Formats: sequence, C-alpha cells, structure tokens
Amino acid sequence: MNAPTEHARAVCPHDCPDTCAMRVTVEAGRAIKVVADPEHPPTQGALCTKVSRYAERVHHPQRLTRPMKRVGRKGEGRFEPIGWDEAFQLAARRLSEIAHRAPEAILPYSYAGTMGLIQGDSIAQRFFHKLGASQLDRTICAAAGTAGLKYTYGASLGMLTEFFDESELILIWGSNPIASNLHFWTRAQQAKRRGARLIAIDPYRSLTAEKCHQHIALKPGTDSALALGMINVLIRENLLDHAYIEAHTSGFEALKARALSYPPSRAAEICGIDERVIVDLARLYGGTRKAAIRMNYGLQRVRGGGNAVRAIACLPSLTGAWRERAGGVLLSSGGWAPVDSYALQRPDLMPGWPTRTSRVINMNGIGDALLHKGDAAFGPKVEAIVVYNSNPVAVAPDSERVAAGFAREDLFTIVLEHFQTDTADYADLLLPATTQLEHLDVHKSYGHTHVMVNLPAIAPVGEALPNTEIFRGIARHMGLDEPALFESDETVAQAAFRWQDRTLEGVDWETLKKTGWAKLNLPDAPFAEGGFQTPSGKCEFYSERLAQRGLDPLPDYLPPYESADGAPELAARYPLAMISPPARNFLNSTFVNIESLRSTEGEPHLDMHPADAQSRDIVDGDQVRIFNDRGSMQARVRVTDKAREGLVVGLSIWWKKLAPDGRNANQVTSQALTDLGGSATFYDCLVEVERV
Ligand SMILES: Nc1nc2c(c(=O)[nH]1)N[C@H]1C(S)=C(S)[C@@H](COP(=O)(O)OP(=O)(O)OC[C@H]3O[C@@H](n4cnc5c(=O)[nH]c(N)nc54)[C@H](O)[C@@H]3O)O[C@H]1N2
Ligand SMILES: Nc1nc2c(c(=O)[nH]1)N[C@H]1C(S)=C(S)[C@@H](COP(=O)(O)OP(=O)(O)OC[C@H]3O[C@@H](n4cnc5c(=O)[nH]c(N)nc54)[C@H](O)[C@@H]3O)O[C@H]1N2
Ligand code: SF4
Ligand SMILES: [Mo]
Repeated sequence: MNAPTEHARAVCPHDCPDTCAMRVTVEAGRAIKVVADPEHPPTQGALCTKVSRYAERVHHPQRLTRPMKRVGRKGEGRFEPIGWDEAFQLAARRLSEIAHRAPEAILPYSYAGTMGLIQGDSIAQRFFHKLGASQLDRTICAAAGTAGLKYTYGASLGMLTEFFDESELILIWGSNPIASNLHFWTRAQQAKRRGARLIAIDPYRSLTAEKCHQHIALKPGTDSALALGMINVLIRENLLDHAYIEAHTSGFEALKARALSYPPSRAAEICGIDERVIVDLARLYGGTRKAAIRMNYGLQRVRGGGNAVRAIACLPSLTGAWRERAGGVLLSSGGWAPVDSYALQRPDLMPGWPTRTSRVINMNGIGDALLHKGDAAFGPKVEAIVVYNSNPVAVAPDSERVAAGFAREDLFTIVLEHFQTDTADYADLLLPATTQLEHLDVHKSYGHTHVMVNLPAIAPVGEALPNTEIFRGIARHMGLDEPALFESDETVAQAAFRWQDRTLEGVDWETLKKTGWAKLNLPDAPFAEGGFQTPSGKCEFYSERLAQRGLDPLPDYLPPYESADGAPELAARYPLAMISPPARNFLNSTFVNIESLRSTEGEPHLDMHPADAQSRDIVDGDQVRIFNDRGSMQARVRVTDKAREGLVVGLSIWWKKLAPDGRNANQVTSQALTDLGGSATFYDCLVEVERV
C-alpha cells in the first residue's frame, strides 16, 4: 500500500511562457517530488529551480488550509478559522445585499497566479457576469504588447519557438530568458553553438545580456526609436524584401516616410547609444536570412510600449525574414490556440447583454479605484472586492494608494489564496484554494504551441477547494440557480477549446486527457506566405483601425512619461530611471515566502552605476532609500556597471512583509497607462536615491 505512484499530466501553472509539463510523485497522499515530464518536447526534460521546489510549496507549513474570518484591524492579518458553511454564508449575505442595490459596486480582481483556463477565468467570470458586477480590465502585464501585435499581425501570433535553434541571428529584445523564459534560452544556446550571433537589447546587463555576444544598453522606453532607426537604415540601404513587402504588407510608403525622420543619428540620441551601433545592427539584421527576434514584455512596460512592439514587429516583414521558419518575431504565441473564451466565461450571462455591458475598471488603477468615492462618471463606489490568483498589494503599481484602498474599513474583501500574502492580510474572508497538484485544469501557452491538461495528483490539502468550487459555493448560498455556474470542472474543460478548429485536428477531450498535451497543427513558418490575421490579411505597417480610433496609425517614438524628454522638470528632481524586473528565483510575488528561494535572492537590492553612486556618496553595500512623490522603499546597493548610468535596477517582486522595511518597488511605480492597451508602466518611473 501507499507505494509511490507517478502521475504524468501535470502542467506548471505559472505565468511563464514555457508552460512545462510535469510529473508528480505521490507517496501516502503527499506530493514528494515534481519533475519535468521527459516526453514533452517544449519542456526539454527540465523545470526551473523554482518549480522543482513545487512540492515544498504545496505542503508548506504555512499553506492556508481552513477558511478564516478577520478578527483584527484591516491589514493586520489576524484571523480565526471558521467552517466553509459559515464562510459561504458570510460571503453570500454581503454580496447579495450589494448586488441587489448596486451590482457594479462589486469588483473581481484576478490575474495569472494560475494560467489554467478553468481555475483562472471560467466559473469565476460566469459568477461575476451573472451578478452584473464591474469587470476588471486585466492589463497588468501584457496589454500594450498584445495591442501592438493585434494592430500589426491581427493577434498574438509569432514564430514557433522550436525553430530558434536554427536561427543565425537572435535579437533578445526586452527579455531576460535565463530568468523568465528558460526553455527559450536553451534553444538560443543551441543556436549559438551552431554559430548564431546573440544580441541583447536591454538597458540592464541582465543574466542573459551578460552571456550574449553583444549587449545594446539603450535607455528604457526608447525601443521604438531604435527600431525606427533600423528601419531607416534598411530602407536607405535597400536591405528590403520588396516582393514580400508588396505581397504581404500594407502601408510601406507611409512607414518609409515616418522612418526617414529617424536617421540613426537621431535614434542614437534618443536611445543614448552610439549611432554606429544602430547602423551595424540594421546591416547585420537586414543581411541575415534566418534573423529571429525574441521580444518579451519587459520592453512594453513604458508609455510607448505598444508603439515599440509595433515598430519591432514591422522588421521581419520588411526584410522577409518570415520566409524562414527560423526567422521572424516571437512575443507571444498565445493567439494560436483555439480557446473558446465565450464558452468559458459566458458574457451572455450579464444582465442586458450584449447591448448593455458592465463598467470596466483597469486593474492598473486599482489604487485610485478603491479610493474613489463614486460619482456619475465613475459609477458607484467599490464596496466589495474579490481577489483570486493575484496579490495586488504587492504587485500593483502605486502601492501606497493600493494599500490605502484595501485598508478602507467599509470595503468588503474576499481573498482566495494558498498563502497569507500581503493582500491576504487585508481580507475580511480568507479562503484556502487548491494548488495545481490538487485540481483539474487545461492550458494553452504563450511561449509554445501545445494545449495541455493538468489532472489532480493529490487530494486537496486541508480543507482547500478549487477556485471554481469556491465560487459555486458562494453562488449556491446566494440562491443563484443559473446552471452554468454549477457545471463541473470537467464539463467546463471540455468547452475550453474549439475542437473542430483545424489546429486541433484529431484531438478531442478524451485523447487530450490521455496524452496530456497536443501540439497545435500549424505551419513551421506561419507567415512565409503572409496570412496575417488583420482585417486586410496583411502585416499592417499603417493601421486603419488605429486611424479610425483617432490614434497614430504608424509606429512612433513616444518619450516615457517620466524621462528628461517627457518631463524635464520631474527629471530634474528625480534623475534616475528605475526598473524592477523579475528576480530569477521568484515568479512575480509567488515563491517569495519559500525560504530556500528567498535566501538565494537574499534581500532587496538596488543595482546602481558607479558614477551615480559616487555622485551621491554611496558605496557598495550601503542601505539606501529610493523615493519619489509616490513613496519610498529601502534596499542594499550593489555598485555595478550592469546598470547603465542614470538607471537603477531593483529585481522584484518582494512581499512587503518579508522585506526589512515592509515595502517594495511598487511603492514608487505609477498608475499611468501605456499608449495602446491600457497596460501598466512599471518601468517608466523616475526616482532619487539617498544613503540612509
Ligand atoms: N523567474 C521568473 N520568471 C518569470 C517571471 C518572474 O517574476 N520570475 N515573471 C513572468 C511574467 S508574469 C512575465 S510577464 C515574464 C516577464 O519576462 P520578460 O518579458 O523577460 O520581462 P521582464 O523581466 O519584465 O524584462 C526583461 C528585460 O527587459 C528589460 N527592460 C526593462 N525595460 C526595458 C526597456 O524599456 N527596453 C528594453 N529593451 N528592455 C527593457 C529588463 O531589464 C529585463 O532584463 O516572465 C515570466 N517569467
Ligand atoms: N514592480 C513591478 N511590479 C510588477 C511587475 C514588475 O516587473 N515590476 N510585473 C508585473 C507583471 S508582468 C505581472 S504578470 C503581475 C503579476 O502579479 P500577480 O498575477 O498577482 O502574480 P503573483 O504575484 O505571482 O501572485 C499570484 C497569486 O496567486 C496565487 N495563486 C496561484 N494559483 C492560485 C489558484 O489556483 N487559486 C488561487 N486562489 N490563488 C492562486 C498565488 O499564491 C499568488 O499569491 O505583477 C506585475 N507587477
Ligand atoms: S515557471 Fe516556467 S520554466 Fe519554471 S517550470 Fe513553470 S513553465 Fe517551466
Ligand atoms: Mo507578467
């Protein structure tokens, strides 16, 4: 009895482009080991360090195992355990009362704690749609890039990741794959061994940039200028594939006119790099057949993020790199999978749908939204917030305001979590959710093109329940009788994909459950013969849809809100640009409470250029205060030229309560939104730094 058993069919649930397949070893009902599924090609036989420790996280002594209600003051984090029935009743009573009066005073808040389509946004969305609650615009991460791709290619589509190892040139642009896209990095290294040249484009000499042949350290938020400078050279030196441009793109003449106003000298000035670097880069790019670009979201967390992605996305259509399967651009492959969002989320359950839809609140403005008193323009004051799959008090920008919002005595807060996070401390009701090893889910990936199934390996830990079951419980106690709210996870899973789609030929739910994954049926070189998903079917250099919205139809450089170009007066007071990209051993704020991973990161650091340190009388190892008008945090300085002059880097996202000063980088980030998509601008942030 109880001999260890091996379960295949688990999927890493984290917000990571790699979406690994895992195998779980279970002994006496406990998961004792999680390893890579050796048979799943994209996983390449290895998980990252973080998720190799997944069993430690699942059975962590601090896992939430019982529902709890608040007994202390808001934010104090003191709770007492209650039964599920009482928890459901408390939730149902309060939500019913508000829903009856002002359904839009209820706000769901969630992101990608799990990327699973079932425990992500299925029953939860149906529930909030049925109530007529406000909707959340889920824009904290990728919305600018998503919009950039949509207006250029038609959807989140790109090169297939498996062909990067054949590339002759790879531009790793706004991406740090050693930390955040490990399985791509393995392929990039294979390409390198075959003679490919790797170039990192990043203001910071990241772990990845350090290992590339060349590192182009531009100023943050200036990528569109670099791309337009490259386009200028490609055009002037005729490094173009005219046949491809003619057949598969639209708006070339207009783009040409725009790019001619970005000679390399001007672009170099904007980017803070040498003119020569741009000319050489463009010549190399234009002269290489198998030229690939791995963009990632790091470059679009600034005001001009959408335009930057658009400008870069134009490059392979100008040179015809798309003709090669090892050429093109990959930012996200998420749009290839035939996910049936309508069936999963059922927007038709909204009262008055489709003519009347609910108020939409952009999650990047959650601080302001929670502090808004309500008026005709905004709608009713937010009276209840239900948080799942996210930790906004740590991850959302302008955190002083976020925390002040969550601290409101009159706000009813439900948090579904694995752990008592910074956000959980503010809950009125804290409900224990299952982890990926304890529930069913299905996945697509934004870094490869497989669809996958995750089957539960163990029973729920303690009294934890899947998100879906928690929402069903609340709905039942509210007396709702809409059948769509009570479908089983397996029924919902079967509706998650459009099985008739040609990309899923020969695959159905039963076979997918058995095999664990299926590779989408796609051509190796998706745009070799055009076939973009825009209204014109072309790669749209000029976007009619943007023009119709009164926006610039062509990609352009927009100075960051917080920069010497964008706000000279602010830059005089706060001269340092701060970015806070992911730490290798955390996944956003997940894993910060896992001791072994936190101890590897050590403590909050700030990387600072020697010249910037010297002029502030700061030496390596000093404790410093980082501040601007929004707030401040402390960190230990590492004086290093990894950060270009004028830039400081604080790898993130720390739990505030596990940082020595109880604060993190989002104390200083802003709620301002990007040009397209309404995305967050975490890396568009000016600060000053002083020794404490
Ligand atoms: N280990 C680990 N892996 C992760 C995550 C994690 O927290 N930890 N997070 C996951 C999530 S949610 C996401 S969205 C992805 C994010 O992964 P990436 O998209 O790779 O994004 P970032 O780490 O934000 O940024 C990558 C690089 O962009 C650089 N950068 C910052 N600003 C600019 C700019 O203006 N221009 C350019 N060219 N570069 C810039 C940063 O210095 C950084 O080295 O990773 C996922 N994977
Ligand atoms: N300063 C700064 N801030 C950033 C970023 C940055 O680079 N710098 N990156 C931004 C980006 S790209 C992103 S994507 C966001 C990420 O922000 P979030 O999506 O909030 O990601 P996490 O911090 O990982 O928090 C996810 C939470 O969901 C919980 N969770 C996981 N699975 C489940 C489940 O099945 N059920 C329930 N109920 N809970 C679950 C986890 O325990 C975890 O606490 O942060 C953003 N914030
Ligand atoms: S976090 Fe990314 S690399 Fe690590 S196991 Fe999950 S999918 Fe794979
Ligand atoms: Mo993200």
